[in-house]
Amino acid sequence: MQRGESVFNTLALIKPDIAQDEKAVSHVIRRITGRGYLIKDRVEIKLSNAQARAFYAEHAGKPFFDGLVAFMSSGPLVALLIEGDDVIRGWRTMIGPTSPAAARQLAPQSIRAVLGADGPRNAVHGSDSAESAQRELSFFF
Ligand code: FUP
Repeated sequence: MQRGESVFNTLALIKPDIAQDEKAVSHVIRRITGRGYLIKDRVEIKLSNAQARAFYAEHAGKPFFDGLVAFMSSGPLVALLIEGDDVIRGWRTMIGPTSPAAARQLAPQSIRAVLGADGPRNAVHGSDSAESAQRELSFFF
């Protein structure tokens, strides 16, 4: 692939509900590489409560915020820096709708449909814009 203006980096975050499950992590990695994206870096890290609050600061004050922060700081995460053509949009499409129940209805092949449970336990995260990708990648790399 030629390195052009549509080649981006984004954050693929494997959340605590599946990050300790080797088979689930392998599934996610196979989906990423099978789609032609490159995994440029990888780190396993447990966020503190304060770091999780900062990561999801845009949701502060919402009814699900405290539960989301507790979940995101409940165990190790696997953060992947992935690169590829149109990867920000492409990875968001691969993960599917936010709610696993909605994902199973609307995008049954999506990663959240296959590996997500419910509510905040939706298996994976993807940055939603180039600005978010830059901000979110800086938490981990
Ligand atoms: P997404 O960009 O798809 O990860 O979705 P959001 O940024 O809207 O939400 C961030 C996380 O909050 C989601 F991964 C799951 C959680 N969430 C809930 O638990 N309940 C909600 O009603 C909305 C989001």
